[in-house]
Amino acid sequence: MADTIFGKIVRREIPADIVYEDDDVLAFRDLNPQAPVHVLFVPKHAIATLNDAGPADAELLGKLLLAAASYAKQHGFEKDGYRTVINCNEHGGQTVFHLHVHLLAGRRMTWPPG
Ligand code: DGP
Repeated sequence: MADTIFGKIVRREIPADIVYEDDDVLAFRDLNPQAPVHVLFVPKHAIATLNDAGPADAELLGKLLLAAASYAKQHGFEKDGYRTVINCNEHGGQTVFHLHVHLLAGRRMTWPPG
């Protein structure tokens, strides 16, 4: 797959406000936050879109979601709640083609999303 801005962040070639890291996942604040807390959880091993994930990626996808939930709990959003989002391709609103989970918290979300 083509390299993206998130690949550059994972390789520390460009700066980001990194808030969490483990062997498989990097998380950093979104440059254009849509909520008081807006963090992106990306796999270090890039997958372009959710369409490109296969059975071999099942554990990695779980790790992304669990890392987002853990971050939300650690920062006090467990009870009030929060939203996780994976945008896929044009109609999904995906702009960076390195799969990522958005974690949005700190305000009441609306439904349906725009
Ligand atoms: P999506 O639309 O789901 O592909 O989300 C991409 C998000 O990435 C969007 O909310 C803005 C954010 N973003 C784009 N470029 C950068 C960047 O260089 N740094 C950071 N921290 N976030 C970025």
